[in-house]
Amino acid sequence: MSHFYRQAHYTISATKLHELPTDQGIEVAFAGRSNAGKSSAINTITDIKSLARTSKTPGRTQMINFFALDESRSLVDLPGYGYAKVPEQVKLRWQATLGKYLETRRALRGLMIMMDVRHPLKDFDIQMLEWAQDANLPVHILLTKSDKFKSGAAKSAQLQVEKKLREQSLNATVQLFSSLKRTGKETAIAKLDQWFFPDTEDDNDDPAENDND
Ligand SMILES: Nc1nc2c(ncn2[C@@H]2O[C@H](COP(=O)(O)OP(=O)(O)OP(=O)(O)O)[C@@H](O)[C@H]2O)c(=O)[nH]1
Ligand SMILES: [Mg+2]
Repeated sequence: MSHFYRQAHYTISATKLHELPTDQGIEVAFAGRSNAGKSSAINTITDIKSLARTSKTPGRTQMINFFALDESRSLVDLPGYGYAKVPEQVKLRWQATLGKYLETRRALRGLMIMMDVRHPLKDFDIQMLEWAQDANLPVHILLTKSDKFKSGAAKSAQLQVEKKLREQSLNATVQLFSSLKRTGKETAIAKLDQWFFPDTEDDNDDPAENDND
């Protein structure tokens, strides 16, 4: 349903949890280390070039930005974690906010975690995975910038990540993704569809479509 994501439009930004819009409908958040390619992935998935601001300077996204897809569904672009130049105090405060958001936000139905394919599963990525697991929140990992590797090396990086997740009993699905080459987009959208349209069957036996009288 890739056309659905083209409807995305910016609605609101928040810096603190109490500024978030009403906790209703369905949202899927995009998280990851600073510079991992979160905003780029949102732009690739929605096919809207400058929907979410991207930057060569890590730490570009400093607010929680909401992009509505329809009246009850939104994509949420989260500020990156782990940016070295942010003072420790600010980093810790943001990490606590993130943890609380994952734990308490009822509208949140899925978490996309972006990790640079060259540097996956850093400490705070693991922390995010653990929080999500504690909150029963499903996670899908996009190994971003896969264009930086030849396809064999990218695939083996993916297998490595899957192996480490198994070893640590962390549940998440994993795929390669490149905003530059626009690869992996359909797989990412299929996962978003599962979260945004949980009642829709894949096998197309919706009676409304069997229009035979
Ligand atoms: N080669 C390559 N570069 C990418 C890709 N995706 C993003 N980038 C680059 O990586 C940098 C960071 O991308 P962003 O999308 O702004 O990353 P972010 O995770 O939103 O960063 P913050 O908001 O700062 O946390 C930019 O220079 C992008 O052009 C990709 O698929 N391939
Ligand atoms: Mg960003």
